[in-house]
Amino acid sequence: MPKTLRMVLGDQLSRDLSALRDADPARDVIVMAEVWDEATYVRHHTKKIAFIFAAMRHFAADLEADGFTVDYRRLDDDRDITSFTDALEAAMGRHGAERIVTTEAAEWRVLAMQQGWADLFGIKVDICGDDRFIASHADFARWADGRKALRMEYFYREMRKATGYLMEDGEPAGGQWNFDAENRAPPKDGLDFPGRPAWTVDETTREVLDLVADRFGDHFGDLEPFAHPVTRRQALHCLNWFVDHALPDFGTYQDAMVTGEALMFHSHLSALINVGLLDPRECCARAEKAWREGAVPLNAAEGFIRQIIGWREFIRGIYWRNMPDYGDSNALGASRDLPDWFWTGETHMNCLRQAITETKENAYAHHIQRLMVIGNFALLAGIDPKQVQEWFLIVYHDAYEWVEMPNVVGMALYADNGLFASKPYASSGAYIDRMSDYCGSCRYAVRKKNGPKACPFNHLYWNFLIENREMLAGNRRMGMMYGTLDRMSADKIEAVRDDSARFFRAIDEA
Ligand code: FAD
Ligand code: DLZ
Ligand code: SF4
Repeated sequence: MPKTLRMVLGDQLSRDLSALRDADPARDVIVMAEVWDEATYVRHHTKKIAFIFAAMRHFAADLEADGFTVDYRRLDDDRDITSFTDALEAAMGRHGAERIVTTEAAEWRVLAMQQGWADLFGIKVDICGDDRFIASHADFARWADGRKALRMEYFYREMRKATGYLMEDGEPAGGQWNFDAENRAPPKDGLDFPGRPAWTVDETTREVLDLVADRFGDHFGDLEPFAHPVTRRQALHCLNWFVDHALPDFGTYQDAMVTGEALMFHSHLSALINVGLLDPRECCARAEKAWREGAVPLNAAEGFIRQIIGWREFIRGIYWRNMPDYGDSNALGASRDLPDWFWTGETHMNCLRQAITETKENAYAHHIQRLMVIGNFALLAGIDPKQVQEWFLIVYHDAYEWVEMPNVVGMALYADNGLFASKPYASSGAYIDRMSDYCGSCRYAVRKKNGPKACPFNHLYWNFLIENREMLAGNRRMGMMYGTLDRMSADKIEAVRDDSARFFRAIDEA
């Protein structure tokens, strides 16, 4: 008898997925596939591929245990199947189908594929909305339409009201929407970071690791040790662990960076949320409950909830509102090639060495490393935004275009001319020195402004302002910095230009 095929993508591993909600185990077939095209459209970090394949295999096994038929294609089952469309066609050949049901892909590229299936296969295709996101496309459009400036803070307030998180009698708990001012403490000596849950590799994951080593061994990043959670049960354990052990200090030290401490008090939940093993609402509800029970301070709970119902939802709204051209944005005309050491971490700039080495090892760096070290460098050095986007999409285990692209294009590089950032996140070495312990072990001197020993961020910062004067000088929030630049002596400006030119000539050896 013809069946309904339900196609589940690698970042749709949620039992409550819209495409699975009315699934009938007796009649429907769930289709999942590890496909070459998805694993190679950029050369993803080996840990990222292993995480996705292992999570997919465990999810399929859970569905089968609950009585569903899952047509699961492993990467090497049939080498002629290289795309989602191939996999679906093969499944239709095996099972017959009167209807395909799927949840809209998170990425433009894949949604376009889904939208082609009805014509291609000549059958009914239902593409359900992805209501794992709290704001629908229509909700975001209603909020954004007609606004001159799109600012996360105002979107976030609407999301607080809509969800009711941390609201009391219609007002924000604690009388303030945002406690960010309390969340900028530099690291102090003797900070004690809690040890993390780690997972032993089971047989399913071992098979995936062997496959990834064999087929993607030449991709960036260290595959092992691999201690990632890959099941719903493990993901829930991580959420509970985070709330109990790290959330209390999450807010205060959110922007701090410490050598050898990749995770600090961060949640490390982004990859789990992005593939669907955790629901953003349950993460927020858990954090709110801990605050209401007095286990975590308000600045921590509010900071965490803001990242999820604020930044995460806002970033997704920006992506869909501006695709398909958003990735071509290059308002500052940046065109320099990515230095080779982005792939090795072998640079004398210790902050970049730390952040890139950790990225290579863990497929993870926390937000301030991504924004104020790596992103800041790419901005100041004028690296081609396309190359920066590709790098960020490759190297992080939580990277999907919908979330990577606006964070890179809009937040880190200002390549969209301030669509949602009121000014570029550009800073000199002083910021990194204040917020980290990196500078003490660096070959460059953070307090030196010029000369070969000077911290490159120091002269690159002023060089960036000089080079982008036309685009940035009119920005009111940049007025003070341009005022300082205008008071600089001609000699000082020449030294900045010379230092930066020398740096760029030898950027691969920096
Ligand atoms: P925490 O610091 O514990 O934050 C809690 C949660 O808030 C995260 O798990 C995440 O779900 C959410 N969140 C926080 N900030 C953002 C944000 N700016 N955008 C979206 N969600 C956010 N995040 C990704 O999920 N995928 C990416 O590819 C990605 N690329 C980034 C690239 C750049 C240049 C920058 C500046 C940020 C990027 N981020 C990305 C956002 C953020 O850095 C990561 O979500 C965060 O570091 C993940 O670590 P965590 O789970 O420990 O987060
Ligand atoms: C990122 C990724 C990778 C590496 N491999 C697969 C895969 O083999 N099968 C799959 O279903 N999904 C994979 N993904 C996620 C997709 O590339 C894509 O990012 C999402 O489905 C978002 O649209
Ligand atoms: Fe980075 Fe400059 Fe500090 Fe070195 S001195 S770690 S380059 S900020």
